[in-house]
Amino acid sequence: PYHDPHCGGKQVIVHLFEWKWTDIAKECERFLGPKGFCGVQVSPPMEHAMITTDGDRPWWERYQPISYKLTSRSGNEAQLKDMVQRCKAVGVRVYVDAVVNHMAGLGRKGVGTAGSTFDSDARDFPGVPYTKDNFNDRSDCPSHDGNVNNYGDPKNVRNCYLVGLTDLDASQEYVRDKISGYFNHLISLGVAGFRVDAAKHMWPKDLEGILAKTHDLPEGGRPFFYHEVIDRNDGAIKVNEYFHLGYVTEFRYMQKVREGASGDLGRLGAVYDPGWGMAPPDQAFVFVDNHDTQRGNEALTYKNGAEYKRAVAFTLAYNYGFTRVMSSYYFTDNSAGPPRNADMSAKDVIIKADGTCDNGWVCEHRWKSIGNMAMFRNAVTGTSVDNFKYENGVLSFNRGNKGFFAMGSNPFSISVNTGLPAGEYCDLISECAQKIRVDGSGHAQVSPKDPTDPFVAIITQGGN
Ligand code: ARE
Ligand code: CA
Repeated sequence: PYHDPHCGGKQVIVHLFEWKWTDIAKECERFLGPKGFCGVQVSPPMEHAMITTDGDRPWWERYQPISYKLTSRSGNEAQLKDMVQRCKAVGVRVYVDAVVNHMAGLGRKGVGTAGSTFDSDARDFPGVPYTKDNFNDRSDCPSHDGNVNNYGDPKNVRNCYLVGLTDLDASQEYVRDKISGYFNHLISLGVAGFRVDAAKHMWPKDLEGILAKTHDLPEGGRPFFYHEVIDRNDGAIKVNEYFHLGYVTEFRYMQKVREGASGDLGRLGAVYDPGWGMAPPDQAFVFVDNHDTQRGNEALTYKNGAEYKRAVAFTLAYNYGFTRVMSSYYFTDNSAGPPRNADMSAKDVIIKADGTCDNGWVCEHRWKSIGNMAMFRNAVTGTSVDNFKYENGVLSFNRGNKGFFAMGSNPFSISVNTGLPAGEYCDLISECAQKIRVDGSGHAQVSPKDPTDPFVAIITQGGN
Protein backbone atom coordinates (compact mmCIF):
# COMPACT_ATOMS: atom_id res chain seq x y z
CA PRO A 1 0.00 0.00 0.00
CA TYR A 2 2.98 2.33 0.59
CA HIS A 3 4.71 1.43 -2.68
CA ASP A 4 3.10 3.89 -5.09
CA PRO A 5 5.24 7.02 -5.68
CA HIS A 6 2.25 8.81 -7.23
CA CYS A 7 4.04 10.09 -10.30
CA GLY A 8 2.02 8.57 -13.11
CA GLY A 9 4.03 5.37 -13.38
CA LYS A 10 7.43 7.00 -13.75
CA GLN A 11 10.38 5.14 -12.29
CA VAL A 12 13.34 7.32 -11.31
CA ILE A 13 13.87 9.81 -8.52
CA VAL A 14 16.86 12.05 -7.84
CA HIS A 15 18.30 13.12 -4.50
CA LEU A 16 19.09 16.82 -4.80
CA PHE A 17 21.30 16.72 -1.71
CA GLU A 18 21.38 20.05 0.16
CA TRP A 19 19.73 21.99 -2.66
CA LYS A 20 17.68 25.03 -1.69
CA TRP A 21 13.92 24.86 -2.28
CA THR A 22 14.09 27.75 -4.74
CA ASP A 23 16.63 25.90 -6.88
CA ILE A 24 14.67 22.63 -6.78
CA ALA A 25 11.54 24.39 -8.03
CA LYS A 26 13.49 25.68 -11.03
CA GLU A 27 15.11 22.31 -11.66
CA CYS A 28 11.71 20.59 -11.78
CA GLU A 29 10.50 23.04 -14.40
CA ARG A 30 13.59 23.28 -16.58
CA PHE A 31 14.94 19.71 -16.40
CA LEU A 32 13.27 17.03 -14.26
CA GLY A 33 9.77 17.44 -15.67
CA PRO A 34 10.87 17.43 -19.34
CA LYS A 35 13.25 14.50 -18.75
CA GLY A 36 10.58 12.29 -17.19
CA PHE A 37 11.78 12.14 -13.60
CA CYS A 38 9.23 10.85 -11.12
CA GLY A 39 10.41 12.95 -8.22
CA VAL A 40 13.01 14.47 -5.96
CA GLN A 41 14.26 13.39 -2.56
CA VAL A 42 14.93 16.58 -0.63
CA SER A 43 17.18 17.12 2.38
CA PRO A 44 15.43 17.11 5.78
CA PRO A 45 13.12 20.16 5.82
CA MET A 46 12.52 20.34 9.58
CA GLU A 47 14.23 22.68 12.03
CA HIS A 48 17.72 21.38 12.78
CA ALA A 49 20.72 22.15 14.95
CA MET A 50 23.28 24.69 13.75
CA ILE A 51 26.70 23.20 14.26
CA THR A 52 29.91 25.00 13.50
CA THR A 53 33.03 22.90 12.96
CA ASP A 54 36.20 24.53 11.60
CA GLY A 55 34.19 27.59 10.60
CA ASP A 56 31.90 25.46 8.44
CA ARG A 57 28.42 24.07 8.91
CA PRO A 58 28.54 20.30 8.22
CA TRP A 59 25.86 18.67 6.06
CA TRP A 60 25.05 16.31 8.91
CA GLU A 61 23.64 19.04 11.16
CA ARG A 62 20.42 18.45 9.24
CA TYR A 63 20.13 14.98 10.79
CA GLN A 64 19.77 16.54 14.26
CA PRO A 65 16.16 17.70 14.54
CA ILE A 66 15.14 20.46 16.94
CA SER A 67 11.45 20.64 16.00
CA TYR A 68 9.14 19.90 13.07
CA LYS A 69 8.89 23.55 12.05
CA LEU A 70 9.72 23.82 8.38
CA THR A 71 12.68 26.19 8.39
CA SER A 72 16.02 24.65 7.46
CA ARG A 73 19.19 25.49 5.56
CA SER A 74 17.23 24.80 2.33
CA GLY A 75 14.61 27.45 3.02
CA ASN A 76 11.37 28.23 4.84
CA GLU A 77 7.87 26.80 4.68
CA ALA A 78 6.59 29.23 2.04
CA GLN A 79 9.52 28.32 -0.23
CA LEU A 80 8.99 24.62 0.45
CA LYS A 81 5.32 24.85 -0.42
CA ASP A 82 6.00 26.81 -3.59
CA MET A 83 8.60 24.23 -4.64
CA VAL A 84 6.35 21.25 -3.94
CA GLN A 85 3.51 22.76 -5.94
CA ARG A 86 5.60 23.92 -8.88
CA CYS A 87 7.24 20.50 -9.13
CA LYS A 88 3.88 18.76 -8.92
CA ALA A 89 2.54 20.98 -11.70
CA VAL A 90 5.18 19.57 -14.05
CA GLY A 91 4.64 15.97 -12.93
CA VAL A 92 7.50 15.78 -10.43
CA ARG A 93 6.76 14.73 -6.83
CA VAL A 94 8.66 15.57 -3.67
CA TYR A 95 9.79 12.95 -1.13
CA VAL A 96 11.00 14.18 2.23
CA ASP A 97 13.95 12.73 4.10
CA ALA A 98 12.22 12.15 7.44
CA VAL A 99 14.46 12.15 10.51
CA VAL A 100 12.13 10.85 13.20
CA ASN A 101 14.09 8.19 15.08
CA HIS A 102 15.80 10.82 17.19
CA MET A 103 16.36 14.48 17.96
CA ALA A 104 19.70 16.31 18.32
CA GLY A 105 22.78 14.66 19.85
CA LEU A 106 23.76 14.67 23.50
CA GLY A 107 25.87 17.59 24.62
CA ARG A 108 24.16 20.07 22.31
CA LYS A 109 21.99 22.99 23.36
CA GLY A 110 21.02 26.37 21.99
CA VAL A 111 18.75 27.50 19.18
CA GLY A 112 17.70 25.73 15.99
CA THR A 113 17.23 27.02 12.44
CA ALA A 114 13.64 28.11 13.17
CA GLY A 115 14.55 29.86 16.42
CA SER A 116 13.41 27.16 18.88
CA THR A 117 15.51 26.63 21.96
CA PHE A 118 16.62 23.14 22.98
CA ASP A 119 18.75 21.26 25.47
CA SER A 120 19.61 17.71 24.41
CA ASP A 121 21.07 16.56 27.72
CA ALA A 122 17.81 17.55 29.43
CA ARG A 123 15.90 15.95 26.49
CA ASP A 124 14.05 19.24 26.19
CA PHE A 125 12.73 20.27 22.77
CA PRO A 126 10.01 22.88 23.45
CA GLY A 127 9.51 23.54 19.73
CA VAL A 128 7.68 20.19 19.39
CA PRO A 129 7.34 19.89 22.45
CA TYR A 130 9.18 16.76 23.59
CA THR A 131 10.37 16.33 27.16
CA LYS A 132 12.46 13.76 29.02
CA ASP A 133 9.60 11.24 29.20
CA ASN A 134 9.34 10.98 25.42
CA PHE A 135 12.81 9.49 25.03
CA ASN A 136 14.27 6.06 25.57
CA ASP A 137 16.49 5.91 28.61
CA ARG A 138 19.12 3.54 29.89
CA SER A 139 16.55 1.16 31.33
CA ASP A 140 15.24 0.50 27.77
CA CYS A 141 18.69 0.14 26.27
CA PRO A 142 21.05 -2.81 26.80
CA SER A 143 24.37 -1.06 26.14
CA HIS A 144 27.34 -0.28 28.37
CA ASP A 145 27.41 3.38 27.30
CA GLY A 146 23.87 3.99 26.07
CA ASN A 147 24.87 4.03 22.42
CA VAL A 148 24.01 1.64 19.60
CA ASN A 149 26.93 -0.78 19.55
CA ASN A 150 25.56 -4.30 19.14
CA TYR A 151 23.92 -4.90 15.77
CA GLY A 152 23.18 -8.45 16.86
CA ASP A 153 20.59 -7.25 19.37
CA PRO A 154 17.44 -5.50 18.07
CA LYS A 155 16.86 -3.84 21.45
CA ASN A 156 20.32 -2.32 21.37
CA VAL A 157 19.84 -1.15 17.77
CA ARG A 158 16.40 0.34 18.35
CA ASN A 159 16.37 1.66 21.90
CA CYS A 160 19.90 2.93 22.31
CA TYR A 161 21.32 6.18 20.97
CA LEU A 162 22.64 6.08 17.39
CA VAL A 163 25.94 8.00 17.54
CA GLY A 164 24.67 9.77 20.65
CA LEU A 165 21.45 11.05 19.07
CA THR A 166 18.63 11.36 21.62
CA ASP A 167 16.36 8.44 20.81
CA LEU A 168 12.60 8.91 20.74
CA ASP A 169 10.28 6.35 22.32
CA ALA A 170 7.83 5.88 19.46
CA SER A 171 5.81 3.30 21.37
CA GLN A 172 4.11 6.33 22.98
CA GLU A 173 0.92 7.56 21.32
CA TYR A 174 2.07 11.11 21.99
CA VAL A 175 5.30 10.63 20.04
CA ARG A 176 3.40 8.90 17.22
CA ASP A 177 1.01 11.86 17.10
CA LYS A 178 3.87 14.33 16.77
CA ILE A 179 5.64 12.38 14.04
CA SER A 180 2.47 11.66 12.05
CA GLY A 181 1.48 15.28 12.57
CA TYR A 182 4.74 16.28 10.87
CA PHE A 183 4.01 13.88 7.99
CA ASN A 184 0.43 15.12 7.68
CA HIS A 185 1.54 18.73 7.54
CA LEU A 186 3.92 17.88 4.68
CA ILE A 187 1.23 15.84 2.91
CA SER A 188 -1.12 18.83 3.12
CA LEU A 189 1.54 20.87 1.31
CA GLY A 190 1.63 18.32 -1.53
CA VAL A 191 4.51 16.07 -0.50
CA ALA A 192 3.98 12.53 -1.89
CA GLY A 193 6.18 10.41 0.34
CA PHE A 194 9.04 9.88 2.73
CA ARG A 195 12.47 8.33 3.11
CA VAL A 196 12.54 7.18 6.70
CA ASP A 197 16.02 7.90 8.01
CA ALA A 198 17.44 5.28 10.37
CA ALA A 199 14.30 3.11 10.04
CA LYS A 200 16.49 0.20 11.10
CA HIS A 201 16.62 1.89 14.50
CA MET A 202 12.83 2.07 14.81
CA TRP A 203 10.58 -0.85 15.73
CA PRO A 204 8.41 -1.89 12.77
CA LYS A 205 5.37 -1.87 15.06
CA ASP A 206 6.10 1.75 16.01
CA LEU A 207 6.29 2.67 12.33
CA GLU A 208 2.98 0.85 11.84
CA GLY A 209 1.50 3.01 14.60
CA ILE A 210 2.85 6.20 12.98
CA LEU A 211 1.69 5.22 9.50
CA ALA A 212 -1.77 4.38 10.85
CA LYS A 213 -2.08 8.03 11.89
CA THR A 214 -0.68 9.33 8.60
CA HIS A 215 -3.24 10.67 6.14
CA ASP A 216 -3.89 9.72 2.53
CA LEU A 217 -2.65 12.20 -0.05
CA PRO A 218 -5.17 14.95 -0.89
CA GLU A 219 -5.67 13.36 -4.34
CA GLY A 220 -6.12 9.91 -2.74
CA GLY A 221 -3.85 6.96 -2.03
CA ARG A 222 -1.31 6.18 0.65
CA PRO A 223 1.93 8.18 0.68
CA PHE A 224 5.05 6.51 -0.73
CA PHE A 225 7.50 5.20 1.87
CA TYR A 226 11.03 3.88 1.61
CA HIS A 227 12.94 2.89 4.71
CA GLU A 228 16.64 3.22 5.33
CA VAL A 229 17.48 -0.26 6.60
CA ILE A 230 21.10 -1.23 6.07
CA ASP A 231 21.09 -5.02 5.89
CA ARG A 232 24.07 -6.91 4.55
CA ASN A 233 23.19 -10.19 6.25
CA ASP A 234 25.46 -9.05 9.04
CA GLY A 235 23.14 -8.33 11.93
CA ALA A 236 19.85 -9.13 13.62
CA ILE A 237 17.74 -6.66 11.61
CA LYS A 238 16.50 -7.85 8.23
CA VAL A 239 14.96 -5.80 5.44
CA ASN A 240 11.92 -8.09 5.23
CA GLU A 241 10.66 -6.83 8.60
CA TYR A 242 9.72 -3.63 6.76
CA PHE A 243 8.22 -4.94 3.49
CA HIS A 244 4.64 -4.18 4.53
CA LEU A 245 5.61 -0.58 5.29
CA GLY A 246 7.10 0.36 1.92
CA TYR A 247 10.29 -0.14 -0.05
CA VAL A 248 13.58 -0.81 1.74
CA THR A 249 17.01 0.51 0.81
CA GLU A 250 19.03 -2.38 -0.64
CA PHE A 251 22.68 -1.77 0.22
CA ARG A 252 23.75 -5.13 -1.20
CA TYR A 253 22.80 -3.82 -4.64
CA MET A 254 25.21 -0.93 -4.12
CA GLN A 255 27.99 -3.40 -3.44
CA LYS A 256 27.13 -5.68 -6.37
CA VAL A 257 26.82 -2.88 -8.90
CA ARG A 258 30.17 -1.52 -7.88
CA GLU A 259 31.83 -4.88 -8.40
CA GLY A 260 30.21 -5.28 -11.81
CA ALA A 261 30.72 -1.78 -13.15
CA SER A 262 34.38 -1.66 -12.11
CA GLY A 263 35.46 -4.87 -13.78
CA ASP A 264 33.91 -7.58 -15.89
CA LEU A 265 30.64 -5.92 -16.93
CA GLY A 266 29.14 -9.36 -17.52
CA ARG A 267 28.89 -9.76 -13.76
CA LEU A 268 26.19 -7.11 -13.75
CA GLY A 269 23.79 -9.84 -14.85
CA ALA A 270 23.94 -11.18 -11.30
CA VAL A 271 23.41 -7.95 -9.35
CA TYR A 272 20.22 -9.29 -7.88
CA ASP A 273 21.18 -12.21 -5.67
CA PRO A 274 18.12 -13.55 -3.84
CA GLY A 275 20.29 -16.18 -2.19
CA TRP A 276 22.05 -13.37 -0.32
CA GLY A 277 18.76 -12.19 1.17
CA MET A 278 18.38 -9.26 -1.21
CA ALA A 279 14.89 -7.77 -1.35
CA PRO A 280 12.73 -8.78 -4.34
CA PRO A 281 12.52 -6.24 -7.20
CA ASP A 282 9.18 -4.84 -6.05
CA GLN A 283 10.54 -4.15 -2.53
CA ALA A 284 14.09 -3.00 -3.23
CA PHE A 285 14.99 0.68 -3.33
CA VAL A 286 18.31 0.90 -5.19
CA PHE A 287 21.10 3.38 -5.85
CA VAL A 288 24.78 3.37 -6.75
CA ASP A 289 25.73 5.71 -3.90
CA ASN A 290 24.00 7.85 -1.31
CA HIS A 291 25.02 10.88 0.75
CA ASP A 292 26.66 8.64 3.37
CA THR A 293 28.38 6.06 1.18
CA GLN A 294 29.81 8.68 -1.17
CA ARG A 295 31.88 9.76 1.84
CA GLY A 296 33.25 6.29 2.49
CA ASN A 297 35.10 3.92 0.21
CA GLU A 298 32.48 1.26 -0.40
CA ALA A 299 30.59 2.89 -3.26
CA LEU A 300 31.33 4.31 -6.68
CA THR A 301 30.72 8.07 -6.78
CA TYR A 302 31.05 11.01 -9.15
CA LYS A 303 34.76 10.92 -8.32
CA ASN A 304 35.08 7.63 -10.23
CA GLY A 305 33.97 9.16 -13.54
CA ALA A 306 33.42 6.53 -16.25
CA GLU A 307 32.90 3.61 -13.87
CA TYR A 308 30.28 5.61 -12.03
CA LYS A 309 28.42 6.47 -15.21
CA ARG A 310 28.37 2.80 -16.14
CA ALA A 311 26.98 1.82 -12.76
CA VAL A 312 24.21 4.42 -12.86
CA ALA A 313 23.26 4.00 -16.54
CA PHE A 314 23.13 0.24 -16.04
CA THR A 315 20.98 0.63 -12.92
CA LEU A 316 18.48 2.66 -14.90
CA ALA A 317 18.54 0.29 -17.88
CA TYR A 318 18.08 -2.89 -15.82
CA ASN A 319 14.92 -4.19 -14.16
CA TYR A 320 15.77 -4.42 -10.47
CA GLY A 321 14.15 -2.24 -7.83
CA PHE A 322 12.93 1.34 -7.65
CA THR A 323 15.79 3.64 -8.58
CA ARG A 324 17.31 6.79 -7.10
CA VAL A 325 20.04 8.88 -8.69
CA MET A 326 22.42 10.85 -6.47
CA SER A 327 23.13 14.51 -7.18
CA SER A 328 25.98 15.99 -5.17
CA TYR A 329 28.23 18.93 -4.57
CA TYR A 330 32.02 18.67 -4.89
CA PHE A 331 33.78 17.91 -1.61
CA THR A 332 37.08 16.73 -0.20
CA ASP A 333 36.31 17.13 3.50
CA ASN A 334 33.67 14.51 4.39
CA SER A 335 31.90 16.87 6.77
CA ALA A 336 31.84 19.89 4.47
CA GLY A 337 28.43 21.39 3.94
CA PRO A 338 27.14 22.57 0.57
CA PRO A 339 28.93 25.31 -1.39
CA ARG A 340 28.17 28.40 0.61
CA ASN A 341 28.24 32.13 0.66
CA ALA A 342 30.08 34.14 3.34
CA ASP A 343 26.88 34.32 5.42
CA MET A 344 26.71 30.46 5.51
CA SER A 345 23.75 30.28 3.12
CA ALA A 346 24.01 27.68 0.33
CA LYS A 347 25.07 28.95 -3.07
CA ASP A 348 22.63 29.01 -5.96
CA VAL A 349 22.88 26.20 -8.49
CA ILE A 350 24.09 27.72 -11.73
CA ILE A 351 23.37 26.02 -15.06
CA LYS A 352 25.95 26.57 -17.80
CA ALA A 353 25.20 26.87 -21.49
CA ASP A 354 26.11 23.20 -22.05
CA GLY A 355 23.58 22.09 -19.45
CA THR A 356 26.06 21.13 -16.75
CA CYS A 357 26.21 22.81 -13.34
CA ASP A 358 28.45 25.38 -11.74
CA ASN A 359 29.09 27.00 -8.38
CA GLY A 360 30.32 23.79 -6.77
CA TRP A 361 27.36 21.56 -7.69
CA VAL A 362 28.13 18.28 -9.49
CA CYS A 363 24.66 17.55 -10.89
CA GLU A 364 25.32 13.93 -11.84
CA HIS A 365 21.66 13.78 -12.86
CA ARG A 366 22.47 16.12 -15.74
CA TRP A 367 25.24 13.95 -17.15
CA LYS A 368 23.96 12.67 -20.50
CA SER A 369 24.34 8.97 -19.78
CA ILE A 370 22.42 9.42 -16.51
CA GLY A 371 19.77 12.10 -17.03
CA ASN A 372 18.61 10.68 -20.35
CA MET A 373 18.10 7.20 -18.90
CA ALA A 374 15.04 8.15 -16.84
CA MET A 375 13.04 8.16 -20.06
CA PHE A 376 14.41 4.73 -20.91
CA ARG A 377 13.46 3.27 -17.54
CA ASN A 378 9.96 4.72 -17.82
CA ALA A 379 9.45 3.35 -21.32
CA VAL A 380 10.48 -0.22 -20.53
CA THR A 381 8.57 -0.63 -17.25
CA GLY A 382 7.33 -4.16 -16.75
CA THR A 383 9.46 -5.81 -19.44
CA SER A 384 12.12 -8.44 -18.86
CA VAL A 385 15.83 -8.27 -19.59
CA ASP A 386 16.48 -10.25 -22.81
CA ASN A 387 19.53 -11.14 -24.87
CA PHE A 388 21.86 -10.14 -22.03
CA LYS A 389 25.25 -10.29 -23.64
CA TYR A 390 28.81 -9.31 -22.75
CA GLU A 391 31.23 -9.61 -25.63
CA ASN A 392 34.46 -7.81 -26.48
CA GLY A 393 34.04 -5.37 -23.62
CA VAL A 394 30.49 -4.40 -24.54
CA LEU A 395 27.42 -5.16 -22.46
CA SER A 396 24.06 -5.11 -24.23
CA PHE A 397 20.51 -6.26 -23.65
CA ASN A 398 16.99 -5.40 -24.62
CA ARG A 399 13.99 -4.82 -22.43
CA GLY A 400 11.28 -6.88 -24.09
CA ASN A 401 10.43 -5.26 -27.39
CA LYS A 402 10.43 -1.78 -25.88
CA GLY A 403 14.03 -0.77 -25.49
CA PHE A 404 17.65 -1.67 -26.17
CA PHE A 405 20.73 -0.61 -24.21
CA ALA A 406 24.48 -1.02 -24.78
CA MET A 407 27.54 0.22 -22.92
CA GLY A 408 31.24 -0.40 -23.01
CA SER A 409 34.37 0.40 -21.10
CA ASN A 410 35.63 1.88 -24.38
CA PRO A 411 34.08 3.21 -27.58
CA PHE A 412 32.55 0.36 -29.60
CA SER A 413 30.74 -0.58 -32.75
CA ILE A 414 28.67 -3.75 -32.69
CA SER A 415 26.19 -5.50 -34.91
CA VAL A 416 23.55 -6.82 -32.57
CA ASN A 417 20.04 -8.21 -32.27
CA THR A 418 18.15 -5.39 -30.53
CA GLY A 419 14.94 -7.38 -30.10
CA LEU A 420 13.04 -4.36 -31.43
CA PRO A 421 10.71 -4.02 -34.40
CA ALA A 422 12.16 -2.51 -37.56
CA GLY A 423 12.47 1.26 -37.48
CA GLU A 424 14.67 4.25 -36.91
CA TYR A 425 15.04 5.20 -33.29
CA CYS A 426 16.58 8.19 -31.55
CA ASP A 427 19.59 7.43 -29.42
CA LEU A 428 18.53 8.90 -26.09
CA ILE A 429 22.09 9.34 -24.79
CA SER A 430 23.02 11.65 -27.66
CA GLU A 431 19.63 13.38 -27.34
CA CYS A 432 18.81 12.27 -30.86
CA ALA A 433 22.01 13.54 -32.42
CA GLN A 434 22.06 10.07 -34.01
CA LYS A 435 19.42 7.56 -35.01
CA ILE A 436 19.79 3.79 -34.83
CA ARG A 437 18.31 1.85 -37.74
CA VAL A 438 16.85 -1.55 -36.83
CA ASP A 439 16.21 -3.94 -39.72
CA GLY A 440 13.38 -6.44 -40.21
CA SER A 441 15.26 -9.13 -38.28
CA GLY A 442 15.79 -6.80 -35.29
CA HIS A 443 19.48 -6.28 -36.02
CA ALA A 444 21.29 -2.96 -35.96
CA GLN A 445 24.77 -1.52 -36.18
CA VAL A 446 25.26 0.30 -32.88
CA SER A 447 27.96 2.69 -31.75
CA PRO A 448 27.99 5.61 -29.34
CA LYS A 449 27.71 9.04 -30.89
CA ASP A 450 30.27 10.49 -28.48
CA PRO A 451 33.20 8.09 -28.06
CA THR A 452 33.98 9.60 -24.66
CA ASP A 453 30.50 8.56 -23.48
CA PRO A 454 30.22 4.90 -24.59
CA PHE A 455 26.49 4.31 -24.17
CA VAL A 456 23.55 3.81 -26.52
CA ALA A 457 19.90 3.63 -25.48
CA ILE A 458 16.85 3.44 -27.70
CA ILE A 459 13.15 3.00 -26.99
CA THR A 460 10.24 2.29 -29.30
CA GLN A 461 7.67 4.42 -27.52
CA GLY A 462 8.08 8.15 -27.97
CA GLY A 463 11.70 7.52 -28.86
CA ASN A 464 11.68 8.17 -32.60
C1 ARE B 1 27.20 13.46 14.05
C2 ARE B 1 28.68 13.24 14.35
C3 ARE B 1 28.85 12.22 15.47
C4 ARE B 1 28.06 12.67 16.70
C5 ARE B 1 26.60 12.88 16.30
C6 ARE B 1 25.74 13.37 17.45
O1 ARE B 1 29.31 12.78 13.16
O2 ARE B 1 30.21 12.11 15.78
O3 ARE B 1 28.14 11.66 17.70
O4 ARE B 1 26.54 13.83 15.24
O5 ARE B 1 26.12 14.67 17.83
C7 ARE B 1 24.55 11.69 9.86
C8 ARE B 1 26.06 11.51 9.91
C9 ARE B 1 26.55 11.31 11.33
C10 ARE B 1 26.08 12.44 12.20
C11 ARE B 1 24.56 12.40 12.18
C12 ARE B 1 23.91 13.47 13.05
O6 ARE B 1 26.39 10.38 9.12
O7 ARE B 1 27.98 11.30 11.30
O8 ARE B 1 26.58 12.28 13.52
O9 ARE B 1 24.12 12.65 10.81
O10 ARE B 1 24.35 14.73 12.70
C13 ARE B 1 24.14 3.43 10.65
C14 ARE B 1 22.62 3.60 10.68
C15 ARE B 1 22.10 4.44 9.54
C16 ARE B 1 22.86 5.76 9.40
C17 ARE B 1 24.33 5.42 9.25
C18 ARE B 1 25.19 6.68 9.12
O11 ARE B 1 22.00 2.31 10.67
O12 ARE B 1 20.74 4.71 9.80
O13 ARE B 1 24.78 4.68 10.42
N1 ARE B 1 22.38 6.58 8.28
C19 ARE B 1 21.40 7.69 8.49
C20 ARE B 1 21.70 8.88 7.59
C21 ARE B 1 22.94 9.61 8.07
C22 ARE B 1 22.66 10.21 9.45
C23 ARE B 1 21.83 9.35 10.30
C24 ARE B 1 21.28 8.17 9.87
C25 ARE B 1 21.42 9.90 11.60
O14 ARE B 1 21.75 8.48 6.26
O15 ARE B 1 23.33 10.61 7.17
O16 ARE B 1 23.92 10.44 10.13
O17 ARE B 1 20.27 10.71 11.35
C26 ARE B 1 26.89 -0.91 9.39
C27 ARE B 1 25.51 -1.05 10.01
C28 ARE B 1 24.63 0.14 9.66
C29 ARE B 1 25.34 1.44 10.03
C30 ARE B 1 26.68 1.49 9.29
C31 ARE B 1 27.44 2.76 9.60
O18 ARE B 1 26.79 -1.07 7.99
O19 ARE B 1 24.88 -2.25 9.55
O20 ARE B 1 23.40 0.05 10.34
O21 ARE B 1 24.52 2.53 9.62
O22 ARE B 1 27.46 0.37 9.66
O23 ARE B 1 27.69 2.83 10.98
CA1 CA C 1 15.32 4.21 18.10
